[in-house]
Amino acid sequence: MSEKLADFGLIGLAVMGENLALNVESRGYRVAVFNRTTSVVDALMNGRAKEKNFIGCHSIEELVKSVARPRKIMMMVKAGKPVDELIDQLIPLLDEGDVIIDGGNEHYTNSERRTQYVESKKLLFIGTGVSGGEEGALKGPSMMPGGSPAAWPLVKPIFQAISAKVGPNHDIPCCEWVGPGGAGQYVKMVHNGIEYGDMQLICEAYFLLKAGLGLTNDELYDVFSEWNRGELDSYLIEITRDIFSVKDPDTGNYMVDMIVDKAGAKGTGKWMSQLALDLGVPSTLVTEAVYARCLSALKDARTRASKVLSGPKGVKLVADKKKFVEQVRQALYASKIASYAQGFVQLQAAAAEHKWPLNYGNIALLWRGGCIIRARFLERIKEAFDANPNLENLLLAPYFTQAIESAQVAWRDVVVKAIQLGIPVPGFTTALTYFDGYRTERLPANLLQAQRDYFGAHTYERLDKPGAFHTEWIQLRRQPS
Ligand code: NBP
Repeated sequence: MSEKLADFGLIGLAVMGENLALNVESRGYRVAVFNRTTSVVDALMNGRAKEKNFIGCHSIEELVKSVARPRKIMMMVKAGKPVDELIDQLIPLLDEGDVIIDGGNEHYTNSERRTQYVESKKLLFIGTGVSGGEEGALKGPSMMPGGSPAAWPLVKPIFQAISAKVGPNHDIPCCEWVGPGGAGQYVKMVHNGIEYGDMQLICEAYFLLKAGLGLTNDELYDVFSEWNRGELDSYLIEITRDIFSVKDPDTGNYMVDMIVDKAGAKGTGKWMSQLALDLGVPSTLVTEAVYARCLSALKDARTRASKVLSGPKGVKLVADKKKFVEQVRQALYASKIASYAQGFVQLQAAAAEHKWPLNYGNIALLWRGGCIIRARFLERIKEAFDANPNLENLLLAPYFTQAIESAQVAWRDVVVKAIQLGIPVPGFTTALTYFDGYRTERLPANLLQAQRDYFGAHTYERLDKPGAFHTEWIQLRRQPS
């Protein structure tokens, strides 16, 4: 082993870990690496890490001995049990004040539990969201660290050096301390849930333009190129544009047309949706996006149903092509704003429940670069929360109120047309319904409360006086003649 100790240790050299290790080294740090299957360590040392500032280790003991104190040792392994096992292997080998970092996609409750457990051993823990896939890991991910606050100053220089950078001088890191316990992983989960919503909305726009308007892939490429130059400018719009240009080398057909319409999922969208229900906040975009994937996965059932059930007959989209494309763009933008509004409302509710001092402007900044939902309009979200850190809902920020106002007519038109045509647009529809529900002072829940009180004596509140009331509905009702 070389005499000089490493600044950082990394366990787990699959796509994410290997790229992250190379990223850390490229910023001038010495990195010790270990992987359970040690041939992977050798392959890295003899390959991409050759003649670089690495220490290849064949055991966890060797890795721990190779890192300077206070040690910063990051795990990039399969989430769940492997992380707990590794923590238990590391604890007896570490010294007081050392930091264990988990960079995997974990349910935030695991990070809460691990923070407490690791701190009880006089060590520090960080559970950090890492977004941007393998390319982000190598070139600059978005990072969302939470856990033991005392660990942050120790890892901050390295994390901010490796993260994506934004701003006019490309010097603002997309990595900032999120909060204690599981706060970092919660924010990463909401990032992923918003990503579900963004992807679903883009797919609905695609479906409307393809099935409704009959655009070709070449035309779709042009539309998405145009959209990417305006307020929708984002990584997901950009890659969608690119997808429309790719042809299958075997058949010469467009690749997108050769792919089975059955979506997979790894579960972070479902987590966000479940937690929204627990908190009682309406994160309907992510929920519809998860359901849309579930429905897509029922491919065989849909194929059978398509032979039996039919939609509206003889309804054709009569529209000025250019105008309809612009209307769909506006509907997509407005729905996206509603989706982000919901995501931040959920974060606010979770922060209140867990007493996390979240900085929403900073969170928007973390997502501004490096990650999958990176987009120009996150700058506007940051500005909105910087101007009013207690902003109740993004829809109430003047910029977004105005943006929705100008998109509203097109948004409604697109949803109506989709329904008339029988093209499913659950994301657009739920976003509009959320907007309409949120802006309505008096909803029909008065009747709902009456029904609950009628059959279950659940009581209700009155408009004219405080308290809980019950009515003997059966006695007072009009008696059937
Ligand atoms: P994987 O999630 O595929 O995990 C593979 C790594 O885990 C290998 O290094 C493997 O070692 C190691 N490992 C396993 Br499996 N069980 C282990 C155990 N019991 N003890 C020690 N090591 C164990 O790798 P990945 O795709 O690079 O992702 C790593 C983490 O980053 C995951 O939590 C993932 O959710 C998260 N993440 C991934 C992405 C992405 O785009 N892939 C993006 C953001 C976050 P072996 O070589 O010996 O099998």
